[in-house]
Amino acid sequence: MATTVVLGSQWGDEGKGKLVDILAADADICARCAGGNNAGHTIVVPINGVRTTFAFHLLPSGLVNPKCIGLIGNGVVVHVPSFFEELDALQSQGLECTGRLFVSDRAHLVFDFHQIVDGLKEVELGGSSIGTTKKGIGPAYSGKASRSGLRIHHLFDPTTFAEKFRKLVEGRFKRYGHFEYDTEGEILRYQALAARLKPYVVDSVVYLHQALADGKRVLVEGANAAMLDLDFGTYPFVTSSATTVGGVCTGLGLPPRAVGHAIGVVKAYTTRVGGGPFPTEQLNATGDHLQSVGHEYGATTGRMRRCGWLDLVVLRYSCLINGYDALNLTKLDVLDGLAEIQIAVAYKIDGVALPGFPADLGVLAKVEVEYITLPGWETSIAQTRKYEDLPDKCRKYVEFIEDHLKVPVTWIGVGPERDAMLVKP
Ligand code: 2SA
Ligand code: GDP
Ligand code: MG
Repeated sequence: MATTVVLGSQWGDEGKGKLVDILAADADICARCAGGNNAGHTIVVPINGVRTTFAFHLLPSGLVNPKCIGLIGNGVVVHVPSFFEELDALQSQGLECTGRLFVSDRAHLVFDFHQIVDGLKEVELGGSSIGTTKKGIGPAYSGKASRSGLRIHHLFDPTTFAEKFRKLVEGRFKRYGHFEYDTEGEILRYQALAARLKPYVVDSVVYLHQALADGKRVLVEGANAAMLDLDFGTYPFVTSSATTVGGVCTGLGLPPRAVGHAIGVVKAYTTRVGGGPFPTEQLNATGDHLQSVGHEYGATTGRMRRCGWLDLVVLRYSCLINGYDALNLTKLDVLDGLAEIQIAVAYKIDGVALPGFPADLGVLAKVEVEYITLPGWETSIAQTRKYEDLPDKCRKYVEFIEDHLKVPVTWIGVGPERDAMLVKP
């Protein structure tokens, strides 16, 4: 039995959560494989007839479906207090998660000191700071890579946990100077958190493979996106995990053949939150229009998202890496009010188109972006529910993207709500 994987194709916030929520209706398990509570997935659904908004960060968005089990894989970094905060918030909104949420014993822990260090590193970088979410993601993955990290299973060996924890904090004091931190208090706090976490902890490799052997349908929810991938993104302006399809295998212990479908979520324009290059950014009235009509604010930090035109150079690269077999074009309704819409089709240097997305940000800074212009449809599509009912010019926009990328657009988002999603025949 193969899995379905939903991945962000641009710089994040494409609307992955909404598609995951829709697909979770036909999934037994929804798993996260990478990232942590830096992610922000917003889901708008009717609960007993009331429009309800759920904000997911660390927990899988598939949990909105009361029959779906949530699994946090080994590739995720887990801040345990935030895990419970999010769980409590969901339960208080009426989403009962008892017995249907699990976390890998191999997942690495994020501590408050990682979050403090995340902030200190950003200060050190000054004008060239990454613009992280300050959730401690980079420092926690650094600890993992340098083989000094603590994992969930360490919580259940209090002596080893305390010894390693003290060493980790001491190491950070040596590097960053002494900052206010109650090391012994934290060790005690984590003893209590360990007891509370115990019923959620599983060997996720055994759990997932048994589920697949039993014919269970698994949906993987990507966090962040291709251009924020540690290897393939706009390094160093990236997050610290594998956000592309390889992260599904390493973050869940799945063999490549278990990855059945990869769905790329593509926002109909481009946004980016935080620092780093953004070739199609519109620092003008168009960018302001997309930002305000699209309500482009970070779902975790509330920061304003930067906005620009759709970039097919980014998307071609993203398609190569992730091998999407279908796309979900989202937020198409945000383009409703525009008379003309531009799409980037090439990056050129001295008139010559680059063959791919450049690795070197110095090269990227020199590119000239070539655009094509399509006419806008200048009418609201928010209430449209059938593809054939979309205005001609709107369908041309969709089909241009599809023809260019040679990947079918299967879903089209025309609003935040669950039912504002067209299925393209
Ligand atoms: P980090 O915190 O180390 O992962 O930050 C590194 C870069 O990754 C970006 N990043 C994100 N980009 C888009 N969306 C994210 N989630 C939130 C959202 C963001 C928010 O859904 O809106 O609320 O600000 C996310 N998480 C990390 C980050 O901006 C850095 O550029
Ligand atoms: P994710 O990180 O990819 O899950 O995306 P976010 O939840 O961070 O950001 C996407 C935002 O757009 C959320 O506020 C969604 O409710 C909203 N959204 C998703 N799809 C659509 C759509 O098709 N149209 C509109 N207008 N909003 C959408
Ligand atoms: Mg988001």
